[in-house]
Amino acid sequence: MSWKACVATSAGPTGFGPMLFAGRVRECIEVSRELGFGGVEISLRRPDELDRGELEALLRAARLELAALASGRMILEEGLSLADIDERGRARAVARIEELTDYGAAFGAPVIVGLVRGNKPPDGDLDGALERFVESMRECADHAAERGVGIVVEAINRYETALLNTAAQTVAAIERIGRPNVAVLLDAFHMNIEEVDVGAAIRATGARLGHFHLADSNRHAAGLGHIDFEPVVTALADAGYEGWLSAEVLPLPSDRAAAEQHARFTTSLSEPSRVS
Ligand code: LER
Ligand code: MN
Repeated sequence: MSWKACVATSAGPTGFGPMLFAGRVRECIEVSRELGFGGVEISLRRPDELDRGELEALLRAARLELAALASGRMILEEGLSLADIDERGRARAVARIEELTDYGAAFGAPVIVGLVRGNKPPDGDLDGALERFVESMRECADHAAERGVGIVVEAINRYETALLNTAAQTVAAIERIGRPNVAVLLDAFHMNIEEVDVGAAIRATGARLGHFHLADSNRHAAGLGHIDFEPVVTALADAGYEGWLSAEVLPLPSDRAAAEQHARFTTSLSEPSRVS
């Protein structure tokens, strides 16, 4: 198994809870280096929030990669949505994702499309919203392809969005988008709510799985809740997944303790007993 471990942080302070060292990227990189992670996932609302040259220097010094750039804060904090019923709003969301893509491309990192996909529209027409999302994604994916990077679309539980809750819905959406540089992001926390069989859903996603958020049932670091990770890990191996196991988790009992638990858990995966 050749998974790489990282934690998810935020370039700026945020009301979005499951981030470690939010607004403290420098500290997050330092702790990640110390704990032996391979990279860091960063939630970026806009490119000027974090100087790219400075990030390059910090990552180079710590010998870490940029695992992915998350985009959820642009809807949570600015209301930008890829399924916006207002054409100018939709265009603004596409343009911002493209700006993040340009930023990520310097590191070879994909952009994560999570909540920025949008939610139930004012006219209640979910099919219409999905159609606008698919159109937006084609524009974003073509822009990303020109820069040699990808985009990953996350399945998110029903209490956060009405669009794309399960792995199967997300796979169907990326097939409809029809661009080879668009993959699926699965998050164990959301899967624990939405999937009938988490292992089967991972296996069915198969080669379309591009990124994985590792969090437990309570959104603490894996091992601190009640998800049975043995079938999850087995399914990731069966799916041939070789990407990141990124801890998008609450900073509980503290940022550092959560990061240490993620390090312990991911290290245990390469040991004979596998899951601790
Ligand atoms: C983001 O990765 C996520 O999991 C959602 O809960 C919010 O964007
Ligand atoms: Mn997630």
